[in-house]
Amino acid sequence: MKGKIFMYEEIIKPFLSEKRFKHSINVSKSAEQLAIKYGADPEKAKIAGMLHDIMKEMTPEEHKRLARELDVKLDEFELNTKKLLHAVIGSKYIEKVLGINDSDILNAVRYHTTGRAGMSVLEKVVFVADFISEDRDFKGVEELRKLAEKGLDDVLMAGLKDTIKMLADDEKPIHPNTFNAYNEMAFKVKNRKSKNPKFVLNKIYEVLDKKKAINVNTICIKDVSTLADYFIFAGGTSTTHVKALADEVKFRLKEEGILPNRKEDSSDYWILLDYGDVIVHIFTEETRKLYNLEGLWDNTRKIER
Ligand code: DGI
Ligand code: FE
Ligand code: FE
Repeated sequence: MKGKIFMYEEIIKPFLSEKRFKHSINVSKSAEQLAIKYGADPEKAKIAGMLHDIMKEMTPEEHKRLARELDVKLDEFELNTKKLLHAVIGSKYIEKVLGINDSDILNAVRYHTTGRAGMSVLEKVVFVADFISEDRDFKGVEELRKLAEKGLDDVLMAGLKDTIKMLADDEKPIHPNTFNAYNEMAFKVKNRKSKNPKFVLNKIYEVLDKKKAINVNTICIKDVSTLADYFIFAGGTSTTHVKALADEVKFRLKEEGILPNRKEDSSDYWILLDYGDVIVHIFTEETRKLYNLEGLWDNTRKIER
């Protein structure tokens, strides 16, 4: 296998400038490391990384010729977007000329620029390795490298987001595969966040603190109630303050893709927001004292944050 990667290194050399050649070696290395970390085949990752940009430096004429000779089917976008051709043609080239028949490697090369929905771990690994390889020095690359330590989907999402932002800023067309990959991740991230009560709790604290809520208390009722895991109680100085607190909580959580469960049953004096595992009560201090909800619960249930 060692010999094989050396062979591929020799194969790409004549196609590439010194800089692009080094990039390919770096991507191969990062892809191998990511594959080990995230459970893709490291040998396949090395090969896909080495070969991913093999067709990057062909002229548009050469791309056209190769597309014809290799019978590459290009979609509308690919036909009109120079930057996308090298991935599609590269994948066909390594299949038909180099005889690589592993579909995971072929797809990792094929989708390394746009991504797509339903990417395999190997595809993600190569996509991400291309972003964070040693030779990359764009603004924010360090952030991406840190994210790559945390989670493959996290760094993939960040990469897709950057790509979409950059292309939109330049008013360039964006391939549907890029959006499909992004949307898939967006739903995943949303579900993950909203299913994590600690994430929701912390977001709510952040808002309540910023807007100067009075006495923010949380009790944990996980083991005694199926209603929720946590109740948060917070006070406002007036009905206006109560409304402002509730509006801001709703607004900030919505930004995270998290919406309250049902239309809340609320008054000017007492607003209830139901986030599933976390239920928030915001009242004026008078109302809070009057109903003394917190008093119903044993003090040991109170949680520190
Ligand atoms: O080949 P590399 O430079 O190593 O990296 P790459 O294959 O990811 O290509 C990055 C370039 O491709 C970058 O200039 C942005 C562009 N690109 C990526 N996705 C799209 C795209 N351009 C268009 N127009 N549409 C896309 O969906
Ligand atoms: Fe590329
Ligand atoms: Fe690349």
